[in-house]
Amino acid sequence: MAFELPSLPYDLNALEPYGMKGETLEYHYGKHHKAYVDNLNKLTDGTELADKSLEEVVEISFKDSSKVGIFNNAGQVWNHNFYWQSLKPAGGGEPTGELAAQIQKDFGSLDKFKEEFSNAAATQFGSGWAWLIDDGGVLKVIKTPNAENPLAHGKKALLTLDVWEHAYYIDFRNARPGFIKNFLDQLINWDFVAEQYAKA
Ligand code: MN3
Repeated sequence: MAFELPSLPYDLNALEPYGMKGETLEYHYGKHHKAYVDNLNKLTDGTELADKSLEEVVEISFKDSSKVGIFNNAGQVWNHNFYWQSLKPAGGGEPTGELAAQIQKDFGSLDKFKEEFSNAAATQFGSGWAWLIDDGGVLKVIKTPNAENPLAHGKKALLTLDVWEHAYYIDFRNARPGFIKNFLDQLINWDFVAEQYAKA
């Protein structure tokens, strides 16, 4: 099969001390994310998309209304691949170096960035994602519904947070704001954000 479920960059239980139970990852990664990969393989098997990269499938299917089912699964696979890397055990803290300076420049302060990101994550109605993106050299916070992502719009993603209920229901029940605050305080992987920022 062309598309694979990547390994998690940490153990299933590694985020437990930081507010995300192994049970959350067991379901969110092991069942939800895996189902998107399985569906994408079913939908592209034997088609010209089966040999494309995941990024290419996202871009091609987003522009073709006859491929919305493929986009919904390809987008979700890409988003979740990106999401797991946006987290790490004992994350949080502050960015450093050029990334920190760029956040200061574009948002005014790290706290202002956090406020804007939290607001986007809290106000995405229903299912979707909050993102930090690099839009031609300017950092911006955006939110997207369902499987949509910056890649589909030709933008560079730096960070994402999944705000679907399945992302937080086991840990925070219906309290999305608590989940968002915990992400920023204890889980956000600034090293990963800096790596994305440094990419051309
Ligand atoms: Mn999800």
